Amino acid sequence: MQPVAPNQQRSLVERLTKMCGGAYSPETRRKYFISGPQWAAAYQGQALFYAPTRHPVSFEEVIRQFGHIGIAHWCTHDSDVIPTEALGSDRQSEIVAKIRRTLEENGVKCSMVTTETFYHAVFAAGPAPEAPEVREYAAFRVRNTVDVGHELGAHYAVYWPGSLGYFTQGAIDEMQTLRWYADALNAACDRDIEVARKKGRPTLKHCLEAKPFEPQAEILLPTSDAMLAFIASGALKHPHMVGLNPEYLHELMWGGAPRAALARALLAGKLWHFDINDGYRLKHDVDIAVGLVNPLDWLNVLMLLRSNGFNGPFNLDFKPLRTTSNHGVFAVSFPNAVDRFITLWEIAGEALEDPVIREATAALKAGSGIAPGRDADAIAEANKELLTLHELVPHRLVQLLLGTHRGRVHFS
Ligand code: XLS
Ligand code: MG
Ligand code: MG
Repeated sequence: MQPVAPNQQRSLVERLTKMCGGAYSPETRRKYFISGPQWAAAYQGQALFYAPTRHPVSFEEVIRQFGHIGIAHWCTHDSDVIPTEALGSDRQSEIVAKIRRTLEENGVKCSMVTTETFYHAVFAAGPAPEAPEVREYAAFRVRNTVDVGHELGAHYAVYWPGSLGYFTQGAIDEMQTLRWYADALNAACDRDIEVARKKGRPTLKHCLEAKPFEPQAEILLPTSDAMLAFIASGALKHPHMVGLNPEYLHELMWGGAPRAALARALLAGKLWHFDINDGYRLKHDVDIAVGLVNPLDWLNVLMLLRSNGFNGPFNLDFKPLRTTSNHGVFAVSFPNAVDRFITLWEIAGEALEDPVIREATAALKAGSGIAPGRDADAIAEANKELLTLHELVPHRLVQLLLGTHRGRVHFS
């Protein structure tokens, strides 16, 4: 192949993207409760060992592009758009008004706001450190995010505690730190009750997001299960206002099964918001876009969610690859992520209706029909053939995923 000159590369990518097919229209995409984070679209490709590869993108551009693609919802950290030093000031009100106008002009809604309690040096010792003035500042930040959320019409607030933990133990009192962290959430909920009443709006759904490691080596609330225990611990003043925002990859990172973690959250009635992405078990937070690594697992996850009535918000908390250009972020990365999600969601619906899967799962539940007794060998023997369905069902799911159930075959 001839080298591809710089001025021909974009059209090549676009031509190959079109050849991929399978794209949904913006109208179809808008029917799903999918949100796009400001920080994901504006991510410049930097990391500890990496320089940025993309130039900065304004919130106006992100929202305009989301509107164009058909991503109906936008979400943001308090400091993604409002500079940290402007938080809580008149300048904040001006910026928030500008965000509102931009959202309206582009037919996009703000679904969620979240507080950055991990990046700024003030949170070097975490969002719930010993120094009372830092804790008071953290409380101000979460209260202010609640205000911003109500101003922008959001219904969800997310809290990823970031550096709630340590690299080396000794100085940190875990019990005290957890109680102080609860104080910050209590401040956010109290503020929410007050603002919601004044504005005649419902209170926000406050969703905790766990990550097992990064940015600290040891995290005090490393998993969604730990968050559930924390919500039920008695430390929160308004536990009914607080639920979960699990992130798919964060559960894989500790070696968990995301589907099982989500089932536990559903069982507790606390699955309120879901960060969708992909990545690898027991590795760091690579935030790859949904379905690029584990499509079969994703299909299973979506079957669980569909059959339990969870249909969003699905938040595209991924990072466009560092090798993707600024143009590619909106031409390739976001639309394809949305479309893979929708396709997987629709296949999950198909799988739930699939005659093979339906009959197999019903048969498994029916058992052998032999009279219940205490003869373990006899019971095992009677179910022996039926249990082979445990292998047939996943085979069928792979067929549905690959399209072989529609007659797709390979000849060699
Ligand atoms: C970081 C988190 C972050 C949260 C919001 O790992 O996923 O992006 O979703 O602060
Ligand atoms: Mg996340
Ligand atoms: Mg992540």
